[in-house]
Amino acid sequence: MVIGESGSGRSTFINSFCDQLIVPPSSTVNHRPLDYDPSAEDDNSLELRKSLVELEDNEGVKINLNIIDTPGFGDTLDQESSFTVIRDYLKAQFDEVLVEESRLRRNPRFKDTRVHACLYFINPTGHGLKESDIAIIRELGDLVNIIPVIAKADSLTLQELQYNKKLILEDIQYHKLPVFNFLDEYFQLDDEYYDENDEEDETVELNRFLQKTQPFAVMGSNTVIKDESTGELKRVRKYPWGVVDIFDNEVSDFLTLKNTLLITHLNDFKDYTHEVLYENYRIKTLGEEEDDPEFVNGASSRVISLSKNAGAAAANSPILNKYGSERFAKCKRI
Ligand SMILES: Nc1nc2c(ncn2[C@@H]2O[C@H](COP(=O)(O)OP(=O)(O)OP(=O)(O)O)[C@@H](O)[C@H]2O)c(=O)[nH]1
Ligand SMILES: [Mg+2]
Repeated sequence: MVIGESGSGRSTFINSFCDQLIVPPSSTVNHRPLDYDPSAEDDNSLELRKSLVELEDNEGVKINLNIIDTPGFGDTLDQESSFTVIRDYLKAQFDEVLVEESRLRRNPRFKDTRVHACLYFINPTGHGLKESDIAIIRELGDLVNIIPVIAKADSLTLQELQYNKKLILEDIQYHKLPVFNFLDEYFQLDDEYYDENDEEDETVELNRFLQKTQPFAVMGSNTVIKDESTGELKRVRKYPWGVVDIFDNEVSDFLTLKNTLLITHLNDFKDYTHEVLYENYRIKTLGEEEDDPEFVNGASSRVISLSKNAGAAAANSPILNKYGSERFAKCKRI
């Protein structure tokens, strides 16, 4: 899931990530007629746009990825409503697993739709976090792994970027925000974590590096050019004074983030979601139900009705239906 204010570069990032046009960029700046009346639209409240992509790496290993874009996030004055839509969606996915787990006979075709990672786009203001950033991270951190990302990193000089990262990290620490922690105790409980063998040392080192790199600084682009000298195709941002390769590790953490999400930490995100976030949610939800007089014979009536509601909401969303279809992307850049 990618969350960020309107125009923060979410769609361009998603397209760059998949190396394909998955979501139309700049939905807020699309070509509207001159007599367009914004008040005639329902409202500019948040939508959840889902796209399923299949990425294939150089070795032919395929990953099915569900990407959820969040156009309209934070557009309304009432930020709470955006939080609630996202929270309800995340909870609904947990509820579906909860219901499935309590079934006598399991559905072999059950699809786990829990969100395993949420990239939270922070605008490159040169300051730390805004009140609204703090509020949303607080609001969602117990339901999803939040990975803070500085969007449009090219708007800052390298020095400013480092300073911006420092301020954001300080805010995260000061407010004790629940962002994903690569050095979390949970990962260290793993028996093999501290084994004396090289591979484990490497994992520890990588985790330290990633923790230090956070928030990941990224940029996105829909422009691909051919590098004249090498003949390679490059995704770049063009400026009057030259071009910047958005995957250049010197100026962006894009590739680091991509590899973390798809290769090195894919299972960590899934495990942490299931064993820590979902487990806490499960205990809390079932605990509440036992205190609930309507809770009969251990049957989780509230959970079932919750997930039914959520399912209906999803089915009625034209956007979800439209973008829920399968799209294939070959991603050779990993
Ligand atoms: N400088 C800079 N501009 C960017 C970057 N990524 C996207 N943009 C530009 O920012 C504008 C918005 O980008 P989108 O990807 O459409 O942003 P979005 O968050 O999806 O916007 P909405 O869907 O309209 O809320 C476009 O003009 C992009 O070209 C980036 O990394 N750096
Ligand atoms: Mg967009």
